[in-house]
Amino acid sequence: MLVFSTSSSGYLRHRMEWKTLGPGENFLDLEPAYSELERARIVIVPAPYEYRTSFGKGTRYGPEAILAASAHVETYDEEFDRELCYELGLATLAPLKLEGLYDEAALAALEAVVEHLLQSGKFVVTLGGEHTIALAPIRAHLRHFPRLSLLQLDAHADLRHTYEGSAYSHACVMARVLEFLPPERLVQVGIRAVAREEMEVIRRAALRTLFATTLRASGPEWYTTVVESLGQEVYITLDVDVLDPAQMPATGTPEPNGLWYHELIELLRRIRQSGRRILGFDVVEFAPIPGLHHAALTTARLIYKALTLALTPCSPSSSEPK
Ligand SMILES: [Mn+2]
Repeated sequence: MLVFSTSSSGYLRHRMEWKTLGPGENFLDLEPAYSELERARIVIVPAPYEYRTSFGKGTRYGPEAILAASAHVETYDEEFDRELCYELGLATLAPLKLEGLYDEAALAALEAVVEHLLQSGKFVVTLGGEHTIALAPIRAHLRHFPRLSLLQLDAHADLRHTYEGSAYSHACVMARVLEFLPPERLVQVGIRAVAREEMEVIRRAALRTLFATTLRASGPEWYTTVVESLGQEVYITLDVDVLDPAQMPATGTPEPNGLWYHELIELLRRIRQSGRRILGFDVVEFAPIPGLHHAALTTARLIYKALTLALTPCSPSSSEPK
């Protein structure tokens, strides 16, 4: 167990004790030599927060199901001939205990953890939980990388000012983000269910929102459109409902006409090829369906592939696949 005392930044107001998970429990089922927090470049932070889900429930069980499925993900990546987890080390924190913490209190608890990890030079992946929880890693990353662009992969715009009486609903998370992020730095992709109120925000703020219908109508140029809308530094908030329900049924509010897995990966590949840097990401809204193994495995695989793409530098002179 690693014990962190109060940091100089003041973000850790309490003495915190973080446990990491060992083999059999951690992401990819890694031996301690590759999953110790101190040596790992990558840290998975399970944040099973669920308080205000509105339709299908179960995101609180998401991290656990993703970790269990990840034991069956191949650690070798044939595209890059790498085994990232052994080269860089990958630690998984024990799921954060967020019971009894709601809204800003839950966000503050997670933000303190992410803040500390970023200060230690880690690449952080947060596993939700409902989308609201992504506010914490987004804020922490923006503090560390003040110029970052935010790529939101989602079926929903999440731009309602409030929803069901709360400003902290998963349906409002991007409205909260726009209270501290300049609107031109938000790029939304895959959106296909919006309220009139949200459409007004999109128009008024001239948001870079790529609707699924537009994406389908535009052919493969959409990748370029998205990549060129992003700055050089990118944080990704990935709501698994961006994927088509045929591939990703295990989410609270599945919507038809979603992205396919290979399209999502191709977008990340294009971001890498453009020389832009992916600085961190979160994966939220996965709500496991018992017995439906493919959805959990798809999510685990997506995370590992995204890590490989984010952490394999793209150098023009290299012989790596372009
Ligand atoms: Mn969302």
